[in-house]
Amino acid sequence: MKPTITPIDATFGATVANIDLANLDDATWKIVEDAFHTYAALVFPDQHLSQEAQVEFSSRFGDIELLRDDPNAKAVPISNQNPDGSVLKPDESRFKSLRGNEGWHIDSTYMPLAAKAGVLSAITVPPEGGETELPDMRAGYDALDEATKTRIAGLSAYHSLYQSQARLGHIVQSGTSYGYHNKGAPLRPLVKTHPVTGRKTLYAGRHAYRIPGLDDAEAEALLEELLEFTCQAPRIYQHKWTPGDLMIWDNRCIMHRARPYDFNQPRIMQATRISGDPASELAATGQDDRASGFEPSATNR
Ligand SMILES: O=C(O)CCC(=O)C(=O)O
Ligand SMILES: [Fe+2]
Repeated sequence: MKPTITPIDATFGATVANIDLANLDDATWKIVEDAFHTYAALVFPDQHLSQEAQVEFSSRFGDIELLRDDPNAKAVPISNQNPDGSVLKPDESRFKSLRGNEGWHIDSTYMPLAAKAGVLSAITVPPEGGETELPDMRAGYDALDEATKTRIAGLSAYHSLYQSQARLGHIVQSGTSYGYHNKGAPLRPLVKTHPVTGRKTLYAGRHAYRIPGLDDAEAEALLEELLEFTCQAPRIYQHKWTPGDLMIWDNRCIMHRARPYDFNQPRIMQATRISGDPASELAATGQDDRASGFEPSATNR
């Protein structure tokens, strides 16, 4: 059985049918890996993978990033429900992480080693909302005018989860498993060269916050402008989930965000994340002296 690959109507992305990710032979894996590099995001309907099967599939792409302190937490639920079926309350920190996922981001850019890819599958979805949206940052970069390309060519931004969550009024405790940059926030170039395809891509999102060489207001305005410009058709795809779907995106060139939904409805997703390659996703550790003590603020990018 050969997979059927159908491009999505956007600058990137494809749906892959006629494939069983739980039983992937090496020849079919090669097709998937090539499609991942060609399309940057792939949707596989009707897979219903167990945690173990999702970890096994994800491991084909590289090392699994542990999403919590627990070394066994290779696949984690992204869910608004507690195990007893109750719904998270707005003051719970997991609720605030879910709200954080509603801002445009690239996974783990606030850690020294950013992610290579994100894998998400749907178990229970709300009747309305709760989609995942992905913009193509390669196409965003390509569409910039030459003056902007020249302006951003040498610029880098600090990335911090303390900062991005503080925008939502959520103070992440320093020294907990998430946060990670007690020695200075990672500093990452605004323009990244994809390590496999060689394409240039914008690289920012909600965790990016301060640009050495620019004053803070100017940096904020530039980051905002780049996001707003990139996240528009035809560079964007909104995935409406059906239980059993699995989606993978290349975090080195595709951003994402969850869309809001009625939090009284369950939304249960299963996530695995693939670590970046140190040669291309390891950040210079910045020396942002002001990187602690972020104050809650009202903006959410
Ligand atoms: O829940 C979603 O749609 C997005 C979750 C997310 O940000 C992730 O899996 O990295
Ligand atoms: Fe994410």
